[in-house]
Amino acid sequence: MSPAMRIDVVSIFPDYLAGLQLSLIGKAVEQGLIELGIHDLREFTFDRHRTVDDSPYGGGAGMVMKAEPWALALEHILGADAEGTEGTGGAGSPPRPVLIVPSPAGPVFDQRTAEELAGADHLVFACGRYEGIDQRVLDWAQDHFDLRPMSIGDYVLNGGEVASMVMIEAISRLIPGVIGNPESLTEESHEDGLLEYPIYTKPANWRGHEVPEVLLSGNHQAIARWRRDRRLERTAEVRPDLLARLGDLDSRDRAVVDRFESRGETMTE
Ligand code: 6GU
Repeated sequence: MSPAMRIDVVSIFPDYLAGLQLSLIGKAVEQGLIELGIHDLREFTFDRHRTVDDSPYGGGAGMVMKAEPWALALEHILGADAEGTEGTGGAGSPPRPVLIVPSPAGPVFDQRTAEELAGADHLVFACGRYEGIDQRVLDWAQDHFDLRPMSIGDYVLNGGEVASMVMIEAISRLIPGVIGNPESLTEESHEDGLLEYPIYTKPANWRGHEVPEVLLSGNHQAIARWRRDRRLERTAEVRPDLLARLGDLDSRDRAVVDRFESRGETMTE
């Protein structure tokens, strides 16, 4: 078995991350597939008020997270790493941990990013609040981590906690063994750049609505073709940007998309 992936999360709201102990990820932690560490940033402050923020130099609205608590928290995590590799005997230095800093100013996290990060040994999530973290910590962190600012989409959240949970869920379900049936990973939206086909279960007639007949036919080739057509149509309808990224479709696929697109035109004319 491959060694567990280590995931550390630093936040001033560690309780927010408690949800990670539930469900599939919680099970993966119990099974030792993931080692999860949740750290309270305030544990790395030493004043009476456990201060983590201050006003921005240069003025402006909001508060900025102070550098020192973050550096101490990240050093604590790096220190635990170093302990783990003591005495392993010079097989070269281990890869640097990936430091993911959730921020609406980062590149957008997508399924490809999830796949890439699922191969890492150690992910660290630095959940900022307020207007963000003092830039000098991020500059300093470049010497110790593979620094990855990441947005989860074009909207603004109050802090990085929910964004981190989104990314952790998307990444950890790709770690071998976390999902019981790995086939379900290859048959889902975004896996190959297309959205998923519609799905149905019993009864075959529900309140007068029939299941598409081909799905009851037992003709696996016809079913596969029907499903691909629905994926192409659905993607052309709601995510034409994804279709454009796919590059050249074969002529059969192209015909389905063209038919869909010309139907749309005649409807709006
Ligand atoms: Cl990753 N963080 C925050 N605070 N806001 C966001 C985001 C991340 N992604 C989109 N909005």
